[in-house]
Amino acid sequence: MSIEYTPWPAELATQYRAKGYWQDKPLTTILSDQLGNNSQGIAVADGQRQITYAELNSYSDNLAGYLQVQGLQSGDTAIVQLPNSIEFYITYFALIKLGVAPVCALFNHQRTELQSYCEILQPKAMIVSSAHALFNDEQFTNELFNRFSCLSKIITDHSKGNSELKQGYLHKHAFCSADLNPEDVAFFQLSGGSTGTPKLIPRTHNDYLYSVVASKEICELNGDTRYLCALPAPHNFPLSSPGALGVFIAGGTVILANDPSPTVCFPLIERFAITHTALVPPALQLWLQHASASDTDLTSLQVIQVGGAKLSRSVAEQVTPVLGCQLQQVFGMAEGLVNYTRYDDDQELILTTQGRPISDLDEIKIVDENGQPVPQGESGRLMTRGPYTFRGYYKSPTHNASAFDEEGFYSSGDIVKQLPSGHLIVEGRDKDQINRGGEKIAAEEVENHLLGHDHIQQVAIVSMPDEALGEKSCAFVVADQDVKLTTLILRKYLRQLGIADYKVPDKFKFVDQLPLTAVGKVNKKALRATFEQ
Ligand code: OOB
Repeated sequence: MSIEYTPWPAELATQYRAKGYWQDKPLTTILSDQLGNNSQGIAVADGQRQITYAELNSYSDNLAGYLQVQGLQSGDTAIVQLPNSIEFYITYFALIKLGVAPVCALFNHQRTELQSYCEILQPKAMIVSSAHALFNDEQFTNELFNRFSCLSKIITDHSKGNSELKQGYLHKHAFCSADLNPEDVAFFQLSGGSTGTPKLIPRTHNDYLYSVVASKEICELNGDTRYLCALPAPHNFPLSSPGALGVFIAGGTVILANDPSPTVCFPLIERFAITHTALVPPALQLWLQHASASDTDLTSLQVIQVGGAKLSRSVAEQVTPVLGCQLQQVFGMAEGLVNYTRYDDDQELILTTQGRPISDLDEIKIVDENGQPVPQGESGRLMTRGPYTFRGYYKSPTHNASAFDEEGFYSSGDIVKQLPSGHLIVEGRDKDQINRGGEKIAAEEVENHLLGHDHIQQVAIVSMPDEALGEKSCAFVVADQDVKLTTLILRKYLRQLGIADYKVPDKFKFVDQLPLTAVGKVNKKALRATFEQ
């Protein structure tokens, strides 16, 4: 049984195939293509260990075989939560080989995020790490087994010593390869989200492979590429833009870092002669500050990609003088569309735009509030469809009805303008989301958690400007009059519920009432305006 998703209309699919963009090959060809000449090339290194392409292939085969014995089969789903580690890619490929579609949670996700992924996906298995506090003991896994009868297996990787995951991939387990249909869902990406519950994005073999192959070409990766993956490995940017998968297609090496701080990354750059990396703007700022005082040799760096949130021109200008490498701006989304500045673009475009789409078949419409196209060069809402932009969130018919227009264009919620060259400039946002230095927070999701508190009547979460992160989050709270709620109490409340740390509001403001718009909705614009002096 295939996993359900909203397919592309047949005439567009025909076009994507005719151009050779959809190759009707499964994502597993990324690995199998390296097994000829490059099987002894190093695929992934993490500072302590490294594995070759042959090992990545045989380890993921072993794990697939092991999971098969546990009863997993094509059409099933799974949840993976692993830190940036060799095991992440072994697990990713093992599941893809099996035809089991995983959602890969971020390592900083907590109880409520994992539970809601379980609710939507009804996974048969989870592969997690005891390095995460939730999986330190068996309490949470027992809770999950009790609550989700679909779950038959939770495999925990223990960072030290022998773990079931390591047993699974290090030992030979016969794997009876699955018949993969490239039109099927290969895995799910996580949406940054703007709604009360997290949304999952089905990505098919065909669409994802095309986005990675084309990205690898644009970014000119080759067998000598040594890519530092310092952002969370499952995120679309370091996975596919061109990310680790692009590096594997090129036959290069991915070097993993636990976080993007210069203290962690600079020594790795020197030791592995890193050529490419991907950063969010706040991390880039730290690199720039640190570089002048550091005597680490960074001369191997060729390209730093920056994306996930808006990069200011003043910071962009410092990249080449301070870090001695080329800047590439990347504006992408887990839902599909990715834009890159090209290496041979004018300097002005590289410094001031967020790039242009990967594909000549990416269609862009920029529209006003009524869905009507704005005149060329003016700003409006970004709508897009194309060979690697999804057609619907998983099992979300109501939300899909408003997230897409009648022509199947996806509304990204970004306010952009487009130059005649096709380059996009991101000018703002029209979605109920906070972009905290690249980490996305769906305001409604956190508001709903807070509304669950006995003494909160109303709450609205909005962004406030922040020097380092670009934006932070502020919760305006209307509480019962007779109780004294404090920031501390509410932080503790959210942490006890178990939500990712970055979603806990940076600031709480206790107010008597929330401003309303003419139609009686909370006026978030007015709340945001309180931060402007
Ligand atoms: C990337 O993906 P997501 O899904 O975490 O977030 C997508 C949203 C975009 O809709 C936009 O609001 C914002 O993040 N964004 C940017 C940006 N890149 C992403 N806003 C301004 N400037 C940029 N350069 O963030 C993502 C996925 C693939 C590649 C790169 C980033």
